Amino acid sequence: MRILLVLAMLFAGSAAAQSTLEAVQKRGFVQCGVNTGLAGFSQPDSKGVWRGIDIDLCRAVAAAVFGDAGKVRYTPLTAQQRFTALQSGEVDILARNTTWTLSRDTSLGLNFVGVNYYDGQGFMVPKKLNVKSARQLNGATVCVQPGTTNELNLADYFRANKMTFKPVVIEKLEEVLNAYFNGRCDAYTTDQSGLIALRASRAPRPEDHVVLPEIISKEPLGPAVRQGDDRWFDIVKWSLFAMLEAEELGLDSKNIEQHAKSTNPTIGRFVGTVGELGKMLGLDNRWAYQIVRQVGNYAESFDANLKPLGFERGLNRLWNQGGLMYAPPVR
Ligand SMILES: N[C@@H](CCC(=O)N[C@@H](CS)C(=O)NCC(=O)O)C(=O)O
Repeated sequence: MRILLVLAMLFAGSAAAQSTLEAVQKRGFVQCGVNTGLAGFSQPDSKGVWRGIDIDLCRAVAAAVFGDAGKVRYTPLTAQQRFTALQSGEVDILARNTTWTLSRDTSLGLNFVGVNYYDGQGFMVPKKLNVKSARQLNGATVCVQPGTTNELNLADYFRANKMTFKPVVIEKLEEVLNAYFNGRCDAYTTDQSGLIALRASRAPRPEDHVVLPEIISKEPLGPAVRQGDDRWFDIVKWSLFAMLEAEELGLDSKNIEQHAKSTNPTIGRFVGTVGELGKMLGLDNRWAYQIVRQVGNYAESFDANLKPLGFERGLNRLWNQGGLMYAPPVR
């Protein structure tokens, strides 16, 4: 009995000592699991600097925790590696165009903090096939990556439409793209964002490929953390919300310094001159100010990373502009 009690106390003690925030603070940087290279979401630029909206989420958390968006290191992960990396503690956050689904949220020991890009799955085909609709893909060979929602959606779509297909399942992005671009598959399927980004950044001739109009699934993409650490869950969740709230309040990286002197109480709370919101998260009260100053608001991140690739805001507009992006009150 006593041994059990001691063990229980040890366990509780070590769990407390290993809170993610404390571990991150002690280490001096956030370890972020990201895509191996998806333009607009997470990809090193020509100087080796990681860029993308998932990267910005990681940087936002570092800005909130350390007051320094640069205190992040990145672990590139394939679709199949990503959940194990989070479960094992290899990364503190998974920010890798990952779809929030019930089964992932419950059975993988992780929690999604929200959505940083609302997406849906589609198909890309070579223009020369003259295919205009996914309904014409009966009997097609389709390239897809394993460990993705895309695999199951693909099977569901063909079954629902009483069509057959031959999957070509390849884990590495580089290799699945080679297979598609070399004509081993009639179509490539993944999230629309992936199709747009990969056509723009990886196709030998982007104009030779068309993205078909059908969207066959809901793919709300968002960051996830391990289950069981509510403090860290809150920090990552509110870092994402802070970027959305800043856009709604008209605060951006260029004007926030000016607004920091504002007498408007909503802005005062946001920048940390009024109240103790940062403290409630276990952070400095200027946490959100630092996010916006160093990383920017959601629109700035979208415009810098996704717009140049031809993305429209669409569903990812703010709620008061016809979109789904909504942050609960920062108060
Ligand atoms: N959102 C889907 C798909 C995510 C996914 O892995 N997509 C592919 C195609 S865009 C990808 O990012 N591959 C990059 C890689 O494997 O590094 C999911 O969560 O399962």
